[in-house]
Amino acid sequence: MRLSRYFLPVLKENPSEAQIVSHRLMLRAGMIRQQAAGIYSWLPLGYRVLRRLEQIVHEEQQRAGHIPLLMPTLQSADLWKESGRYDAYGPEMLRIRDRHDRDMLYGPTNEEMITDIFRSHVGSYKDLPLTLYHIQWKFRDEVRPRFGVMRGREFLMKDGYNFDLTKEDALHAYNRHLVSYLRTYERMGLQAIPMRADSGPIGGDDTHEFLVLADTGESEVFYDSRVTDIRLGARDIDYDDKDQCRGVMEEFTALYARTDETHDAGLFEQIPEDRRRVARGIEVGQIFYFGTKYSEPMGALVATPDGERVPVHMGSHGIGVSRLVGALIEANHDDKGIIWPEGVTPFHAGIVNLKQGDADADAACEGLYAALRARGLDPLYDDREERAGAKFATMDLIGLPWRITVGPRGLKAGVVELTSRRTGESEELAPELAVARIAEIYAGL
Ligand code: P5A
Repeated sequence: MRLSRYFLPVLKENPSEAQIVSHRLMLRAGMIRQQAAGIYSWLPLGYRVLRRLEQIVHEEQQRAGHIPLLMPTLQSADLWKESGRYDAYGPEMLRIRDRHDRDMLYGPTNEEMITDIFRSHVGSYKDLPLTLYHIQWKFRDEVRPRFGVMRGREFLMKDGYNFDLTKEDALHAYNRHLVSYLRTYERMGLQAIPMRADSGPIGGDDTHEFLVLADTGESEVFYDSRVTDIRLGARDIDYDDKDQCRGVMEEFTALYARTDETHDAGLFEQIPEDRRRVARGIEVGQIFYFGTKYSEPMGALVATPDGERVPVHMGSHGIGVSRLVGALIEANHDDKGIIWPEGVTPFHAGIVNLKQGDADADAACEGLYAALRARGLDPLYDDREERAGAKFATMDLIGLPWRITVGPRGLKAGVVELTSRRTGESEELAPELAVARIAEIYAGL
């Protein structure tokens, strides 16, 4: 993309309404625009990051054997009356009446709708196990929408639902989700810690929230500092292997890590004092096992091998996709702007032309631009007639991990400058080598 032809409405001033750094930087970098309280447009740069996160989520879900589909945002109230949640959900649910006086709602979650799909099409244990998921907008009429996309009213969620014959199989689905979520967050360059939590309006006894540690997080968390050393890394996971999934889940959750809802001061005190941590975290996902809470009242039954018809065992699992954009910035920024991890960056590298209009500089930039694209990468070329300082400030603000700076003086010596946004370190090298280096960094991401 050439910046002169892009739509990147960066702000020079700090927006006064933003209380936390991610909100401020998203507005300043022209990623989002607020349209109503807690409701945002995703401008091109923000939209690129959102799409990239969706792509990672899709890949990791499908790696775990889960099947994508797409359900609507609007739902009929009838389904929610069957489960009993229409009244129970309260004022967070946006209720709508259509022209025929039918009660509708903008879905805050989809347990009822997926249970309806299941009961209409599946009737036998032979079709199990089954996990269906989608990435779709949700609406929750939060009392206090705040912090930009972190606590929105309309927000993007990946929500998945597993259907299993037995509790044991459903717990495997739970463990499988826990492991695949860890892999998902790690690919995004984030450490999210699974913590025992409270199930709230979704229900069930078994639930873990995934928290990214950040001072601006809304949840208070208590944990053994050793949990932050655990990484999935390059470990090979067979998602069908029940023992392996249980093993990984136990290894992660053996150490104390809880949100304030489930915190137990007595247990916490048994951790050696120097390892006890009280901090704040951003909830970027949650998984639930709730058994037959929806399948029983809604009649989602399956035939067992003995021919008996029993309610199917279920769980649900959510990733806050739009919230993750904010969480990523909370975890990756400095006073100049955002620092995207390579796995989620909106463009792979920036090209800064120090002297637009200079024949050599222009030709070198065009060459770099074409060479990066030929390697399947997406560069952002700042080809505007602007001062070098302004170009650097924009690149620093929008946070591309790598910047290639091209100027007539360097070109005379046959070099361009490659700069890491994270460390600020620069290196002079031949243009082809800069391209090769960037291609190598992104290989396999
Ligand atoms: C699991 C999937 C559920 O709704 N039903 C379907 C279950 N879980 S949850 O924990 O309530 O939500 C899942 C994730 O969505 C994000 N989230 C939000 N993001 C932005 N703004 C909000 N107002 C908001 N509310 C929830 C969180 O990341 C949460 O973990």
